[in-house]
Amino acid sequence: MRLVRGALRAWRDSFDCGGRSVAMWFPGHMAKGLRQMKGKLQKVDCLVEVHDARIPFSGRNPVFQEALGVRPHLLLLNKMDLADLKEKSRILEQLKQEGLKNVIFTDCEREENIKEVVPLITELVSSNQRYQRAENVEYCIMVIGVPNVGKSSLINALRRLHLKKGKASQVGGEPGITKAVLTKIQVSERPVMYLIDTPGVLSPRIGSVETGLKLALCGTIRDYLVGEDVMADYLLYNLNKHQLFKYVERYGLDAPCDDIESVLKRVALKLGKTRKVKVLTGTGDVNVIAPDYNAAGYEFVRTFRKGELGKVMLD
Ligand SMILES: Nc1nc2c(ncn2[C@@H]2O[C@H](COP(=O)(O)OP(=O)(O)OP(=O)(O)O)[C@@H](O)[C@H]2O)c(=O)[nH]1
Ligand SMILES: [Mg+2]
Repeated sequence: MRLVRGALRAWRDSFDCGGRSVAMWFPGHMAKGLRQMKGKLQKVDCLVEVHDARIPFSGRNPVFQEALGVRPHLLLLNKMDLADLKEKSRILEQLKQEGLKNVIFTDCEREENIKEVVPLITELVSSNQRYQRAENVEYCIMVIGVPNVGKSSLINALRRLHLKKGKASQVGGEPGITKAVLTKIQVSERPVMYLIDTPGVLSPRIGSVETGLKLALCGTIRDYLVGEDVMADYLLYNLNKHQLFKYVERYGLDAPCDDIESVLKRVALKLGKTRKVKVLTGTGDVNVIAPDYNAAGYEFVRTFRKGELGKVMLD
């Protein structure tokens, strides 16, 4: 019998979090942001929640539902360009069972499905019994979500699309760019619609270490809260589980491998992330080249976040 290379390999089918815990991250600007959001709520017709399409079920903040939940609610699963959406209908069905009927997958960078947003909001608001709206009234929408999922990018994409206008809200690759509830920003002329950008707010308690790891891989919580080493290992576990083996060729490995230390060693050598280390021997000091595992782990995760190791579904 011919054995296919790699077919005999056993991938981990669950991830051992090894008794770790996730450090809490609920900085002052999040608590303050949530207070400011509640303060503005009275004028808000609809909530648009933005979340990462790679984790449609994990890490959404339950506090939003409790604190802000009375308005019509649209969920945008953004960064669809980075997500494996083969099982899109299962995801939509499961979300529906959780009470979320209005869901759109979006890509704010390439404006994928962005044109569906304003018409759906308009429909949701006008069909809502709460509002006895006169014609030609302005729409005021609050954009909410955990950090770094693309809330500010959504506002900029809508302005580009409908108003041909430039950036109004600052965007950045790290969580915590928007720090205060901003004034309303116009995104559409017909109907006249304003969006309020808000700071990303995490749940004060992250449910499990694995949820923390997913959030961290997607860049929504700071890396140090879970640790780069375990993030890199969790990434490797996911890549193998989903048979995403682009990393093998990229880093010059012979075959897929489930051992993070061996993989990071290759990453370090390939990218020159090495350090000179002095070793004391019986005959004197010698300098040896040692892989910088931390730097390699960081590179591995960063490459994944750019989508260069393949599209994933972490839930
Ligand atoms: N690949 C990809 N990247 C995106 C998309 N939308 C936004 N980004 C990037 O994600 C990062 C975060 O975007 P922001 O718009 O600043 O996110 P935010 O939710 O406002 O973040 P905070 O203000 O920190 O809460 C930026 O680097 C964006 O360029 C998308 O659809 N696809
Ligand atoms: Mg922002």
